[in-house]
Formats: sequence, C-alpha cells, structure tokens
Amino acid sequence: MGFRKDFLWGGALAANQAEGGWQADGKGMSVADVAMYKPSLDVRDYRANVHVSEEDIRAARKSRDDRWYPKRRGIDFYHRYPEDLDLFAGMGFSVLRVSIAWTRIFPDGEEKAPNEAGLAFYDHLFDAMKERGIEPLVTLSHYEMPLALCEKYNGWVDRRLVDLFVRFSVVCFERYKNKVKYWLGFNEIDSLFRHPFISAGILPERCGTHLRADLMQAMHHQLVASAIAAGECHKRVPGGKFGCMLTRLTTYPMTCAPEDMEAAAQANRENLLFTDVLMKGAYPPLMLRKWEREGICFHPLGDDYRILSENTADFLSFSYYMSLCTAAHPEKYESTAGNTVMGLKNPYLPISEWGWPIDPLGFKLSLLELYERYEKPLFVAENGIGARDVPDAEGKIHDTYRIRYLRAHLLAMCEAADEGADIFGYTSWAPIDMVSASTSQMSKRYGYIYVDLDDMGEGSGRRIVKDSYDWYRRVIESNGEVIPEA
Ligand code: BGP
Repeated sequence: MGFRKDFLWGGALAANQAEGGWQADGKGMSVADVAMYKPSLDVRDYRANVHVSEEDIRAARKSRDDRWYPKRRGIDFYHRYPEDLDLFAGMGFSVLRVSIAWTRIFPDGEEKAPNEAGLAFYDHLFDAMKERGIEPLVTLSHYEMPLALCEKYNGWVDRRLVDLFVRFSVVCFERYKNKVKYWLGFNEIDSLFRHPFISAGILPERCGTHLRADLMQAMHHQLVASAIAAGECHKRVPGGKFGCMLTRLTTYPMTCAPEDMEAAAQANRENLLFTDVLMKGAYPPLMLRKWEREGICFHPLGDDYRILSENTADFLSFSYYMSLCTAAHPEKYESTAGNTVMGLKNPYLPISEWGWPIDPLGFKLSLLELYERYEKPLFVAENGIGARDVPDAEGKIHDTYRIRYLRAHLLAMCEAADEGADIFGYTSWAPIDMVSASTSQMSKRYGYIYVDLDDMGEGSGRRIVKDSYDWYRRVIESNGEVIPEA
C-alpha cells in the first residue's frame, strides 16, 4: 500500500543550528547564542554539555566570539539559503521544516513592535521555498528563545511568557498566513525537564529547592501557550494546521519482570503526558494523581483547563532517533546515551558512535502506538543518525551507514502506514550538516549534504553531496515505493 499519494517528503532544520547571522539585521541574543562547544566533555554526557550558569551568560553577553559559540555561526544558512534550497529541491523535497528565530522578530522578547528586517528575512525564505515547490513546516520555538526573557523572568517559570509567546505567534500567523499552512508550537515540548535552559530559559541555580515545582509550572505555561497559539492559528491562518511536537523516547522494560514493566510503563506515561494534554485537551488523570500523591503540582489560572480542552492540536509530530530500556533497579545494568537522555543499554540493539541505540522496529512501534493513542494524523518531524562523515581522497562521502539507518527506518514507517497509521509527512534530521543541539559539534553530522566546516568553524563552508543525497532523491521520486539498499 505504501505512503499516501500526497505524502510530504523533506528535511528539518532549526534556525539556531543552521542560520548563523546571530546579530544580523537587529536580531537579539537567544539562549542558543550562549551554548559553548566543550571538547573536553564526554559527548554522551548531555547534561554537562548543555549546562549553562549565570556566569556563562555574563561571559556570553561580553563575547563577540563565534568560534566557541558555534550556534552563532551555524552553517550561514541566513545568507546561503538560496543555494541550500536548490540542493533540497534537487532531492525533490515537497516540505522543509524550519523554525522562526523568536529573536529576529522580537530581539529581547518584549519590544513594542516587531523587527521588520527579521520579518522580511522569513518572507524571502518562504518565497524562495515556494518558488521551488517546497512547503514550509514552521516551528515557532526551537530552543532559541530570547536570552533577555531568561535574565528578566527566569524564562517560562513566569506566566508572562505565555502572553509574550502568543504575541510572537500571532505576529507570525498574520505575516505569513498566506505562505505557511503547517505550524508547530514548541520543539520537543517534553524536553524542559531534561534541559530547562535550552527549552525554557530557566536557570536551575535560580530555582534552588523549588526547582521541580518551577519546572512543573513552566511545563503548564508552555502547554497553555501552545493551546492558545493553536486557537490563534485556526482563527487567523486560512486552512492552517497546528501540530504539537514530542521527543518520542520509546522505553522498553529491561526484563519481563513485572517491576521492570511497571518502570517502563511509567517512563512512557511521563513522556506521553505532553501530547496527551495537547492532543486530548486535558491532563491525564494518572499523572494528576501521581503529582497529588507527591504533593507537587502546577497552579492553573481560571481559564486554563477550558483553553486546553478547546484548542487541541490538529496533528502530532515527533522526533524519533532511538529507544531505551529502563528497570526497577537500573543500577544493575549498563547505561547508554540517547537524545538528551540517559537510559539502559538494550543488549539486542547496536548503538551509534554517540551511544544512541539504533532501533527501526521501535520506530514502527512508536508510530502505531501514537496513532492508536490519538487517532489523529502523524508527521515524523525528525529522524536520522549523527556520524563522523569523512570525505575520501576524491572528496566523496560514502555514508553507507546513514543509508542503512534511514532505509531501515523508512521501511518501518512504511509498515506502520500499511498497518493503518495515518502518516502524512517525514522530514529527516537533517537535510544538511548543522551544529548539534546537545554538543554544539559540527562533527556530529546528519545531513545528505556535507558542509566543509569543523567544530571550530574552520573550513570553506562548501556544500558537498554525500552518497545518501541521490539515495534519498530516488526514495522521494518513487514516493517511498523504492527504498534502495545501500
Ligand atoms: C533533537 C532536536 C534537534 C536536533 C536533534 C539531534 O532533539 O530537536 O534540534 O539537534 O535532536 O540532536 P543533536 O543535534 O544533539 O545530535
């Protein structure tokens, strides 16, 4: 049966990992402009890699450097996007996921009027995509919120962020309502507990002993903000579709011991609570009860529950890279890294160089489980493998491992579609090499297109297509009927 005839094929970018131009045309500093490359750290220790302190912010504010702050330079997509869009069109993309950098529109998040130069940049980008037959899928918040909102309010702990985000969203809906149909609120809306600064502009050192309560409150604020934005999108964007976006951290029990099953069930419940709220319009009762028993919860304002129930998302998008295991007694087992998460190593699965387990069947299970749970259309917003791609003597990049990874995952996705999951699009992470979100490396490459830059930003910046480029072109050309071997 294969994929729907109108299936959208493409790739996903994030402004803070690709654009560069960190101070161009009035842009303000974002939380991503504070992220440093830390080569002395273990790349699997994501907490250390993403950790930011008050002192780090003060140093970043004073520095104009972009060698040690790779997200300030990205791959210069800000200036090179026409060339990159040509390359994406060369693969036959029908969709490209991008994010709008909040700080290009409201540099410090609270300006009276939006920054026209920032708005104009995305007008040009969306026009250039349309010229190439590429549909935008736009993320409003992809780990790049205004740094000033962290400094002034400690980010999303403060309820005022809801209105500031909604104001930013409404400006985008009104400006681009005739160019963008598909919208996402927050990238990986479940992630603020794993990296509060990147996802929500929260400095744990400011929270002290009430960190968990503050994170819960910030979670509630982001969920309400996402729901309000969904409502505004439906009001203002003709035919607009608003989706939520989850890190699907599919978790298996380490053994068939019932207590391991209990641990896995709870891990999956805590991952899916975010999409339960945004897709079903209410907090899951089991989680509310858990928080009540733990004596911790968020404090909703009067209308919040009505807002959540009346503004559910139209579709569910998610990132899937890997699966993990958990157990009642995790200390008994070997652990491994995942996408900004640690888990137990599955003895039946290989792992990537960054320790992420490779589990295509888990991708199929996740697709079927999400469709069964919500019975709404699904969009795969991120899937791919980070690897050290090295050009050979002729300058070619034989990324056979990436073709193998992607082929296995696309076959799994096709099986899920055949078994009834309504999947309407797939954007690889990533169409082109970019700066890694967790480690700020360039050397953790995901693209079908190699970018000649190293971790310190040295290099020509030249784009070189890898073996996987033509492979993906053939997949798209056949609408997934042909998924060639490596
Ligand atoms: C996801 C992010 C993406 C991307 C991806 C790969 O969590 O949404 O922005 O970065 O992870 O992770 P990394 O770049 O850390 O290897």
